[in-house]
Amino acid sequence: ADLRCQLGRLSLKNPVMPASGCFDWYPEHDGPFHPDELGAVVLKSTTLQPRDGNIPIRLAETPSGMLNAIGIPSYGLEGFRTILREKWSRLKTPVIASISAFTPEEYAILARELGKEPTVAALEINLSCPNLEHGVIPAQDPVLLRECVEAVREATEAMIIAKLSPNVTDIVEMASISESAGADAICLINSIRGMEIDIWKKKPILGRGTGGLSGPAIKPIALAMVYEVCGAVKVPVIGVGGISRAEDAIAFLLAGASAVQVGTISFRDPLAMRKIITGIREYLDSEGYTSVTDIIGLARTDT
Ligand code: RRO
Repeated sequence: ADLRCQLGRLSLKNPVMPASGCFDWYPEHDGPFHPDELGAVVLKSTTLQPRDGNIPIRLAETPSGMLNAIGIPSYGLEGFRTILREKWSRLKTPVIASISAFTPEEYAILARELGKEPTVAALEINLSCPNLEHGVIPAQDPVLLRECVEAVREATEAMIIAKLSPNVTDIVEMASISESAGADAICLINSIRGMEIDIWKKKPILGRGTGGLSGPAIKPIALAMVYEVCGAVKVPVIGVGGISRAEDAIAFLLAGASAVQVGTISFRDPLAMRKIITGIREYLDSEGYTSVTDIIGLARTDT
C-alpha cells in the first residue's frame, strides 16, 4: 500500500515521525537506521537563549512509564541555527523545528528567524513543556495560548503546528483556540504531569520534583484526546502519546490523526519507528487498502 500522505501543505512519504526530544542523528555514526526513512524529523525544542536544563536526576524509569524533567537544554537560537545548517540540511525528508519560549515575543523571534531557514519545513510550537522553571505553560492558559500562537502567526508564513498539553480540563477548547489563532496543524499530547518518590531517600526521584510521564501508559489518554480534537477542528492533527507498535499508530490514524509521532519506545528500541512504518503497510495490505489516507478517521462514530 501507498504510505504517502499530506499534513496540510507538507507532503510526507509516510505518516510516522519522531516526537520532539526523542530522536537525534549523527552522520558520522551512520547506523542501520537513516532518518530519511521517516515521514519527517522533529527536532528537540530550542529556546532563544542557551540553557543547561534542569538539575539531575532528570530522567527515570518507573513501572508505569518514563518520567522526565529535562528542562530543555538548548544551544540557543544561534547555536541551533548552526546545527540546522551543518547537520539537518543534509536530510531529504522534511525537518520540523520545535521552538519553546517564555513570552509571546520570544516565540515570535524564534519563529521569524527559523521560519526563514530553508531546512525548516514546518515549525512545531511547543506550548506545553511541563518542566520549565517559571511554571506558566501557554497550552494551559487560554489567554496566553492565543497570544503565543497569534504572535507566531504574525511572525512567519511557515507552517505552524501547535503542540498542546494533556494537563488541561478542556483539550478541545485549547485546540480550537490554537486553530482560530492561526495554527496550521495541532499536535497532541505532550507528557502527563507526574511524580515518583524514592521511599528510602524519602524524596522525589526527579531533581525537579514533578516531571512528565510518557510511554504506553499514556496511550489511551492521548487517543481519547486526539479523537475528541479531530472531531472539533478542521486543521490536520498529529497524534502522539505512548505509540510503541504499529497497532498504536493505526489506532491514532483511525481516530482521525493525519500523522503520528513516536517517542519513548525509541529509547528502548531505536528501530521502533521503522517497525511501525512496516507494520502500518502490512495492516493496509492485509485489510485491502491501497493508501494510508483511506483509513484516516474510519473509527469515528460522528461522520
Ligand atoms: O525538555 C523537557 O523537559 C521536556 C519538554 Br521541552 C517537553 O515538551 N516535554 C517533556 O516531557 N519534556
